[in-house]
Amino acid sequence: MRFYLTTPIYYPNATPHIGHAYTTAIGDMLVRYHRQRGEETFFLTGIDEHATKVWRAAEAQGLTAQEFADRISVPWRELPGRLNASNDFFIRTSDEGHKRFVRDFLQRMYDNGDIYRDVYSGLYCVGCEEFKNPDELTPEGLCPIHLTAPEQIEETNWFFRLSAYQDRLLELYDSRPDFVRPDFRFNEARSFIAGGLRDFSISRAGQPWGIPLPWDESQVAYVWADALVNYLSALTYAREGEDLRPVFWPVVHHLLAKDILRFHCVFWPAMLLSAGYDPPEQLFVHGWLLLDDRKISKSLGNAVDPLELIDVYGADALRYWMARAVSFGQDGSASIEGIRERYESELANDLGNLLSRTTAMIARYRGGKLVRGNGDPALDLAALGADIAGRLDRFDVTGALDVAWDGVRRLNQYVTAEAPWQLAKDEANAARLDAVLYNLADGLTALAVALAPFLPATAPRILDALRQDGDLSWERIRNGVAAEVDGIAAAEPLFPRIELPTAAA
Ligand code: ME8
Repeated sequence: MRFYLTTPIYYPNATPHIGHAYTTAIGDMLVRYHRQRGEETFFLTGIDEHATKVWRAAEAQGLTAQEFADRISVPWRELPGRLNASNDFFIRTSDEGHKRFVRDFLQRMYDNGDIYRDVYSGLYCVGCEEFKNPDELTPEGLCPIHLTAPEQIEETNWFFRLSAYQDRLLELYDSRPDFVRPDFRFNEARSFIAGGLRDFSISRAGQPWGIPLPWDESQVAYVWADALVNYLSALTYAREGEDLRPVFWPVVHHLLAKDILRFHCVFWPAMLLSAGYDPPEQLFVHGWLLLDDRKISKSLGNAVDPLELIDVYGADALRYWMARAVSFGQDGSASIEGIRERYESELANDLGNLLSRTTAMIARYRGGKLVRGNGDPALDLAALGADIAGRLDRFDVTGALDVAWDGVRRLNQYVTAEAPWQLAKDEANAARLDAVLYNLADGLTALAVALAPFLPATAPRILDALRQDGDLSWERIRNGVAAEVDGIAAAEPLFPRIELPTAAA
């Protein structure tokens, strides 16, 4: 079994905001889960440098586009690691390996007779890096996403015969009902195709920043015709001397937000067919994380720096909030203050205190020794693991974490109901006390494995505090997984109190 997951490659015209961190963090949860299932995984993220807006941002600072991209790539490259994301490669579209591959890819489309020269006259939104039809604008003539007026351009450039792919795309959609998820996004993409496809320009004249077309070096590839190809190009040079295409193509899952659905669900599969490649296995289109009901973006003035939040709360708390604050897949409004609330009441209280109490009681009542008791388990852990797995297989990240957290809460109810501190008062209850303490440690061990995709730094700390094996294999989510051990001491708080006010406030 193999699982290759991509995030969009982000525009580095400014530093990352939490919207970008969102897709990368959630993607990492999915990849970690598949890795825990023993699958061979590859996780790709990176930046999309050849955008007009990057070129303009460089000009505004008096830098060449490449100098600007090199500088701004630093915080972008830092982001996945700071989020505890386990990407296998970080692609920059200015990488030589990418540029070479894009030229070859576009040449294949050209050789296939799918590219022709024409005049483009119309509107272009630099925020979207997209040609716009007048009927896509607000009544005032603005881009509905960026609320800015698109620019009028007229250029002779190269067009891709997308219209010729309408039937093949419809066949693809009709033969693979889970090609795009969730369903309503599938329907949106399919009806766009069924409504008739217009050819689109794949090159830009008059912009020196980009990848020159192999058959016409006076033009550069349109930023989307360059960027989408990253999902394939990376496989050819991410590991030196290896071509990973036979391993990971087409078992690829693309993760993206709804604003770039057409490029991914319509243009990209057609480009692949034209160049002689299989379309991806699946695309998952999520909604927008809204702050105060608005999309997060620098131009709207509500960008929040994810690195600052990580400095205050740690990556696991930020990941936890992202997975839980809004239902993954849907649009949802969240407030940054929610991180603090969830940190205190859920991470520190529900989970952190459960571990502290469990380890403290084992240390105090049993001298740190965990003995296997034979009482009824507190939870059916294998069923819990299967439920979480089923949800993660369907990209229901929020539902999966809800189920795992329900397990945490049920263990808390179990402690309250069993009251081990009462049992400890009477030696006659010794066997019962052993069983309860074991069930708590056992439940926490299995839950640590189940929570590892979401809380990758915290899970090993739980296992370590309980002196359990650090193996995160998914099948360890079952009753009786905890080994009999000695030397358990009262654990340090997993999520210590934070005295600082929120950095984002
Ligand atoms: O579109 N909520 O780059 P981009 C959820 N370079 N996700 C969000 C978000 C939000 N508020 N804001 C950003 C591009 N994202 C192109 C992609 S791919 C070949 C080229 C995430 O910098 C989400 O994944 O505008 C969205 O699709 C992506 O960032 C857009 O990043």
